[in-house]
Amino acid sequence: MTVADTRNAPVLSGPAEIANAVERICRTIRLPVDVHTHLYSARFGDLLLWGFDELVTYHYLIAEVARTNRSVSPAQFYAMTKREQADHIWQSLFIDESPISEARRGVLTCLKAYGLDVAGRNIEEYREFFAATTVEEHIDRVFEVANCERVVMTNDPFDDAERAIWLEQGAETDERFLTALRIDPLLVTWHDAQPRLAEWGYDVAPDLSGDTLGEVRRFLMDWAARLDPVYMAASLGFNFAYPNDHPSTPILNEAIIPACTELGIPFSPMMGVKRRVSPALRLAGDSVGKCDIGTVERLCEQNPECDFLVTLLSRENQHELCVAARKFPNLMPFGCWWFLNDPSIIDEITRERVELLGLSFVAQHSDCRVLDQLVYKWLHSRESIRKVLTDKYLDLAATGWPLTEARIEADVRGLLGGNFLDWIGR
Ligand code: FIX
Ligand code: ZN
Repeated sequence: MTVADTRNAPVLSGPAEIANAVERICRTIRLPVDVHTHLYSARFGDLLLWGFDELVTYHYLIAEVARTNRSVSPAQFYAMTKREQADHIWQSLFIDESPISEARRGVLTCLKAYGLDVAGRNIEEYREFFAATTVEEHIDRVFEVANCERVVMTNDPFDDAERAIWLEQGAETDERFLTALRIDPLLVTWHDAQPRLAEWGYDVAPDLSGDTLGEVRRFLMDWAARLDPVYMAASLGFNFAYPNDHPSTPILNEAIIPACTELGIPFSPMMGVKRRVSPALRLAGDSVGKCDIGTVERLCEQNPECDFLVTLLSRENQHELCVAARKFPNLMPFGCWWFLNDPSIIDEITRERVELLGLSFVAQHSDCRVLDQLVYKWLHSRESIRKVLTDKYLDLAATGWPLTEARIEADVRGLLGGNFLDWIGR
């Protein structure tokens, strides 16, 4: 945790001064790092999504429009052009009814943050605003408006388009974009991953025979050398088990965990997805399931030399994740993921984390898929976190404990990602 020298700093006197200090800090502190996003630096071209139509066709809003305007089926929606999809969502979810959901409010928060006329509801004006800027200029604008220093990308060597860019252009040069090596296929669809690794020159067999596990580790080390990742990650189903009689256990034990340990980076199991429960909705069709916290406990207990950066998708797993983190110092809970990234649930999760873990966690990640979401997801999250911390610091002050702005600032920096950077020594 970041330690600030606060011995001589002025003590905040009274609830109002404390509340004002927490508000100023939460609203203005520079975000050290957003630990999980699906954003890309400008060199990745169309892989980086940005602008009005991408904001409005975010898969969260596709799910909402499918239920709100049933005159258009998902199949009919996906047959539309991106612009037609955005027009349909704007009319159905913003004009025809109050855009009161979190994902809809987020679009409007972005437009307001850019100084656009939200009340005017003129989407051609919004489109012109984005059309008048280059992606490089817009990245600069978004990082400035979001007051964000760095984001962690989700870098997938199994994605053909992304892999080609890494192989052709080499290391990332925009220091605002850190990397994470995403390796779902190794753990979730080994039968698909194996022939691809073989095609890329790794001597791997479907039944893990021979030196398959050594070759998987070599694949990971090769990509770690290419990307310089701050963690390795995989999104795992709600029913993912460890250990089990599936290839995922030896691949974890003999390849992923040793590679992370050798590299000095955490492995990040992101657990709780129930894939494509509504196939017609495609990316918007994933749901959530409560996972077995025992899987997280066994990963941490059986691999004490490795650190685990863990986010779980089910609200019902959050309290037990806090308790598990009390048992395993190599477990770092992070973020309010996906269906949890809503003010009411961020509030609940952050309160129980502070009460059980103090400040030894990472309060949030944005999971942004569209660059502009960095603005709204953090404006909204800063407010949720502010409310929790105000209460908690007032409770602390009521004991007579002296509080200073410097100490609170150090605490908040840690919760907003500084704890992750300190944890990995970056
Ligand atoms: O696996 C993940 O990283 C998830 O965050 C995504 O698959 C998901 O679609 C998402 O973007 C949720 O916010
Ligand atoms: Zn994600």
